[in-house]
Amino acid sequence: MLYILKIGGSVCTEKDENNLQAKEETIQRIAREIKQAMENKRFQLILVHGAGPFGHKLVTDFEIDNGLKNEEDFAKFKKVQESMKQLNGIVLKEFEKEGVELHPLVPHEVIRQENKKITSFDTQILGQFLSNGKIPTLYGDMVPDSKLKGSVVSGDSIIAWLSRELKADTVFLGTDVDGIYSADPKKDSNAKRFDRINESNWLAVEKALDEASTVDVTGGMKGKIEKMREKFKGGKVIVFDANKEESVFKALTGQKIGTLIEF
Ligand code: ATP
Ligand code: IP8
Repeated sequence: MLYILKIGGSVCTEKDENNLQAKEETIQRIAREIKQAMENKRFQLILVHGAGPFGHKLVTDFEIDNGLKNEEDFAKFKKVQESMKQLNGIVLKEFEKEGVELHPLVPHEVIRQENKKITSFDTQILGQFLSNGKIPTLYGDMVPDSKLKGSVVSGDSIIAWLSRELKADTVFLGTDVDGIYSADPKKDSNAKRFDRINESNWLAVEKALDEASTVDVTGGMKGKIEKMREKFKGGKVIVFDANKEESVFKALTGQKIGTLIEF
């Protein structure tokens, strides 16, 4: 059984405050919950984390979201990659403290894009890690792009690609809201949560999906769900609030949580 879990930037960093600061304690708690879940249930796991300000703030400030135009932009592109490697390093270290070993794959070494869309993804090493019982990890990054020279690949695009290619059983999207609502719950306190989403209510859901209100270049909840729908037809996706204690354990062990999407 293959699970893919995303820890959103709004979970592993101070995305709300737009600070380049990782939330170490939250990352450690998530590591503990993954460990507990793996002691309770057998599954293979790929862990992907988002960028928060380590990616979104830099790309926005550097104005390199629509392509690299000169040498200075290439230097900025490299800075974003370094910033994301730094965040990934923190994630690896905090997991290690809890006795969970992650095996990193550097997205800009294995992914190529054209016009912000993945065109190739070398998943060979990833497959080897999984078959050896290891947890491979990737993250949102900036990668070479055949049209734009360099572009952002979100953790969500990485997950959508992998879920289709590796035929994942379930994708868990851990973010800072406990599911998908009839409107962005951060903007509309009357928004109602969809407990289940499928073809019968998809039209209403599509209208409700919006971008993030934080600094974000990859489309917030709208971007996330549209990417999954495009690539993961027939798959199961759970959107939940990974900032809540026990949430990751509950999600991975099959307890009812968040919004369940069956496209
Ligand atoms: P990152 O992209 O940095 O990894 P993330 O994966 O945690 O972050 P975001 O891209 O910030 O997630 O998207 C989640 C945000 O989407 C929520 O904080 C919420 O404000 C917003 N959102 C927009 N529309 C909706 C909706 N209909 N239901 C729930 N959340 C919504
Ligand atoms: O946070 C974005 O990844 P995401 C990556 O998963 C960058 O959308 C570099 C902004």
